[in-house]
Amino acid sequence: MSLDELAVETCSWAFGNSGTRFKVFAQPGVPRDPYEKLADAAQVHAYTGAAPSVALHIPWDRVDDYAHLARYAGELGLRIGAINSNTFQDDGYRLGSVCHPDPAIRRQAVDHLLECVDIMDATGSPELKLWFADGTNYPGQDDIRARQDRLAEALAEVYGRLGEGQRLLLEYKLFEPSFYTTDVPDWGTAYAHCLKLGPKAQVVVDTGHHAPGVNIEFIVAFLLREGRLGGFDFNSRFYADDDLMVGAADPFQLFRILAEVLREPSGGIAFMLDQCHNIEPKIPGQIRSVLNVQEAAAKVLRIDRAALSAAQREGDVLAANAVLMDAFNTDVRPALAEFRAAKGLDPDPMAAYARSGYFAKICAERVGGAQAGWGA
Ligand code: PSV
Ligand code: MN
Repeated sequence: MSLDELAVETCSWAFGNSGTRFKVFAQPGVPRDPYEKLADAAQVHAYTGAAPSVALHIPWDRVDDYAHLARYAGELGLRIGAINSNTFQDDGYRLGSVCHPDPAIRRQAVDHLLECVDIMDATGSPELKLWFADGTNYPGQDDIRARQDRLAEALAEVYGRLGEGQRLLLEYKLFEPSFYTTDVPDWGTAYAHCLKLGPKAQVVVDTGHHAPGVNIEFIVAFLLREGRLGGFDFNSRFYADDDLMVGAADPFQLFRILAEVLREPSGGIAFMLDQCHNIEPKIPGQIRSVLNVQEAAAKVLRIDRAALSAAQREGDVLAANAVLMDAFNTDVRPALAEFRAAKGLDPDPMAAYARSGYFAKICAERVGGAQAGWGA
């Protein structure tokens, strides 16, 4: 794969206000509707040339006419990426959604997921991304096995509704908001459900959703080998699911993960930024994130695979490690600047955006109305 083919999907919620459960800090110029979010996402693509699609989150991005929204995306040079479902913000979901003990709540949750597939049809989105907040907080609270049965039943119904060229991506997360059991806590659980469902079901790996010390590149290698790596939610974490900018906390981990992913043509793997920008400005936060992925990918593409294989075959541990480290330690920034210039882009996307005056424009224009925010 070449750098030209690397596409990183931005997420609509990155452009709205966000924060922690302690405080959401509002920022000026923040979008008030999905159309304004797309306009901001188009800026990220305009300056990086590498962010051509935008993930939506339903209901945060609900509109009356999804085909119209998709056409607007097209006018901006974008397309609609994964549709992220939300089965965690209704009052009914206190004890779960698709795994809830009450069949009426499960019905509500599945209906929402089916609505998301309708939105895929209307927008041309190829992926339904499912993450469930389901789980329990106390031993004995619910039947762990029965919850798996309910999950399987819900997934099967949604899977059956998928059309040609549509995929279901199942995301796992170790904990939160549940703290005792989580119904899809790890890649093994997600993989087992996907296997039962069929080939259109694949696993999403979100960098932030693991216990400290988990070797994510191993998970990626395993799922790729099985043809079940459907997508990646990029972000960084220092402790838990922090959703900070990808490559900020541990650029070496990002490099190691991409070293596995980019071994073969990465077609079919959705690279998405799943991040919120709580204290940093949003559009530059997304631009920087795309650049971080590009930089790590450029290093990975410098791995001398032939030398690596030879060292591995010979059992030369130090030589093999040196091949990887040589690539990681290469300063690819000058080459990336040339790469951008050759594509007619500014070699320094961060500076070009800062100079553009777009931020001042949206601050002046987006006055009144309700700012979009995580959870709204
Ligand atoms: C859950 O933590 C998650 O990572 C899922 O990808 C959601 O779609 C996203 O965050 C926003 O809630
Ligand atoms: Mn995610």
